[in-house]
Amino acid sequence: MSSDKEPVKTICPYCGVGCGIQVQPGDEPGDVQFMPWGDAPVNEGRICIKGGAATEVVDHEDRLTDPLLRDDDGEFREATWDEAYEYIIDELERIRDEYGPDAMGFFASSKVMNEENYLLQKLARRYGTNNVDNCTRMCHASTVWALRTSLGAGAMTNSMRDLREECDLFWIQGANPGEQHPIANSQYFRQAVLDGATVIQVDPHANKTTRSFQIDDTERHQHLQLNPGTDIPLLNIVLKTILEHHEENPEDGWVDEEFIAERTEGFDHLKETLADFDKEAAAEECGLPLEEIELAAEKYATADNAAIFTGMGMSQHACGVDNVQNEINLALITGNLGRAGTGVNPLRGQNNVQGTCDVGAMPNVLPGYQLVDDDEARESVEDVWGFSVPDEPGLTNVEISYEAGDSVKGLYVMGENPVMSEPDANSVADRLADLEFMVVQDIFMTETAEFADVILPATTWAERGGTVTNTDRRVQRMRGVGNVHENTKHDLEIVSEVGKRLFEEKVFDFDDPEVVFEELRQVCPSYHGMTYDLLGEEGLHWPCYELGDEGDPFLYEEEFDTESGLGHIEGVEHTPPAETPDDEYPLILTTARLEEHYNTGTMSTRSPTLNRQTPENFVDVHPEDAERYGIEDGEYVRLKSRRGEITLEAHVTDDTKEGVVWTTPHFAAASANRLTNHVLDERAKIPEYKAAAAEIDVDIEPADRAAGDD
Ligand SMILES: Nc1nc2c(c(=O)[nH]1)N[C@H]1C(S)=C(S)[C@@H](COP(=O)(O)OP(=O)(O)OC[C@H]3O[C@@H](n4cnc5c(=O)[nH]c(N)nc54)[C@H](O)[C@@H]3O)O[C@H]1N2
Ligand SMILES: Nc1nc2c(c(=O)[nH]1)N[C@H]1C(S)=C(S)[C@@H](COP(=O)(O)OP(=O)(O)OC[C@H]3O[C@@H](n4cnc5c(=O)[nH]c(N)nc54)[C@H](O)[C@@H]3O)O[C@H]1N2
Ligand code: SF4
Ligand SMILES: [Mo]
Repeated sequence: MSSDKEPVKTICPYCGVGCGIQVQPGDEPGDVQFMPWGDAPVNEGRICIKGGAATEVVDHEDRLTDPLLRDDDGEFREATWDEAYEYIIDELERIRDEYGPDAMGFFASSKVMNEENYLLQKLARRYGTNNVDNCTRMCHASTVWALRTSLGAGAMTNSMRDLREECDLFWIQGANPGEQHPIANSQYFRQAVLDGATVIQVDPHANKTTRSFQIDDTERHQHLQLNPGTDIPLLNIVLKTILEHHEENPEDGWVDEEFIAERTEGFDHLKETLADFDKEAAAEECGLPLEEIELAAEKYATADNAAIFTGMGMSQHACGVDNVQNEINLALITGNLGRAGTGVNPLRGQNNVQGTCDVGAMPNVLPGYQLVDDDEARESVEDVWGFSVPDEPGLTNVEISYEAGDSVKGLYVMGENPVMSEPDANSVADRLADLEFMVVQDIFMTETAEFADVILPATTWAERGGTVTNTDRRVQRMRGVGNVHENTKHDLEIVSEVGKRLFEEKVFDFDDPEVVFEELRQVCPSYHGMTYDLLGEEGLHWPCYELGDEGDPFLYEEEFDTESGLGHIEGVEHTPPAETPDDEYPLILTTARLEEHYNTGTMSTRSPTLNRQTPENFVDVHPEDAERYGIEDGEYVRLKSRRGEITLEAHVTDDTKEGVVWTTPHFAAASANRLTNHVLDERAKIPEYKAAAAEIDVDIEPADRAAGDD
């Protein structure tokens, strides 16, 4: 492709690492090619397989190109934008008149820009409801809850750069950065490990993170392959081991007494919780030798700077908040917070999940995490917006889906695919079918859009500009090369047009993301010191309260951002997963991701490069289990839970643990969420994707093998 057009500098649309890439436009609108961006701030030109393949789906033949309306006979037909908008406005008005504003739900998208999500949550609130949420609910909602409550901010405490430079021990629990955050892993963490840092990985499944750290000095690498859902007993063993050692050898300094005294509260509660805790019994529950866990505890406690990395294996449990609280406990009692190279670090998932939360697309908070039920905070936002906001938190996205057809009558989905991504997906599909009205705004026809009344074709990431916020709170600008398809529109334009037609013109009169960002700055304190000019090519880390603030690479140097300024320690007790194995369903099913695929697969399964290696779903089965069931490697089996069944290929491998089967959520034809359990963490409302009881059928009809789902 030769072109005299200039490439644009933008950000990779896949994961939250926030790598800079360039898009080279060609002579025709769909001609877009990836180019490295040599001095991009996060990745300095390096890229993983997804970043390099990102442009492959921009001009894919499956792109939605025109608005679609469902006809009386149930079929979709092409419509004009005007028709589509009028239909949406009529339905939004009807639903509000008939049932009140809380009968609508709004799903924002961690795949779109801050400005667009800001406008969508503003639209929901102007409509009169706080029923607005995004995929963080299924992702790090529990992490954010625990971090916010106990430390102050729902984000990584440290940044990739200070971790790379100062961290001596990487404690990676329920996260697989080798595949899900490849550039963070290869360019930052692995470099530190090559320089001598230790790695402890806590995960029931071996993966590329495990393999990427198979360094010469194996003493430095430990993989604790625990049973899914036993992270609390495991961390309680770690905590008790550290406390016991300190009691006898205070001079070793395993516990940081000064830090506990000056900067924390709740230490006694932790000690009480652990007083009668039986380490032997707990190790058995974890399925690990006690000494292995004790050795890991020693390594953590004796490292100069130890950092915890926490992912979906911790957050996606009914005890997700408690899981993360126990990691916070470990960091606080050892003084591993408020310094470079330490902390509790959730690697955020989607390219803009951090930003989508920052701009207030959640049912309980406004921009900048200001609580909707905090009168002063809410009023400060209302002053800028010029309308009032309901003062009660709304429903989460998983709750909205479960209320669909009951209290929720209508749904506006911008860039989410709940029929694939939410737990117990068969029921989700049934419920969405009961809605009176649903609009889906996406780049492809999704499993969710199949249930819509109106489908709006959005442009992709490569076609437009705006800002996104990466996992270490760096706000960066994206830049687009213009529309590939004439009749598609940017999410920003669509949402502001709906707002303008529904309400007062001026409240939604935006045609430029920078103007939206200027308003966002007024209501989001941690973004107040940022402008498009100041973001430049490097971006800025939040918090950035005033113009000229450089942002903080790590948080809480002096004090925590809690009301008392102290870090909150709180002992937690084990809650087993809601479903544990029994005679009927004797296996534990857990689900997680692959490097080359992405979430519900709408983009990655359409990308030739990404789809090449693994074009369909599979389930990892341990050799002992395979022998018991008589399963050959490569054979198709039926995987079942109390909620559904899928047919897929069995991989016999000791990557997984005996009794544990492991599969992925990426493929529609054998969708793991037909099996997962709709049970939520009480506080954060995150589903338990990481543990359900399951069974395998081996004798299946050959015809079922290709069919996938039942
Ligand atoms: N390639 C790729 N990258 C992605 C994504 C993708 O789909 N593909 N998605 C993005 C998104 S949205 C997110 S949120 C992040 C997620 O990134 P991660 O947090 O790494 O997510 P997962 O791979 O779902 O789960 C992490 C690990 O948890 C383990 N696990 C399962 N059950 C348990 C348990 O009970 N305890 C413990 N300790 N571990 C357990 C799994 O085996 C897995 O290795 O990745 C982002 N990056
Ligand atoms: N079993 C199981 N289920 C899981 C998980 C798990 O570990 N196990 N993980 C959970 C997690 S962490 C997450 S984050 C969720 C993800 O759940 P979802 O957010 O529902 O899944 P995605 O596939 O990321 O959906 C993003 C949608 O946005 C669309 N899109 C992309 N770009 C644009 C754009 O520019 N504009 C618009 N309007 N649309 C766009 C895509 O085509 C896609 O349909 O899944 C959850 N589900
Ligand atoms: S690490 Fe994440 S942001 Fe970087 S290139 Fe890969 S998918 Fe994109
Ligand atoms: Mo996620």
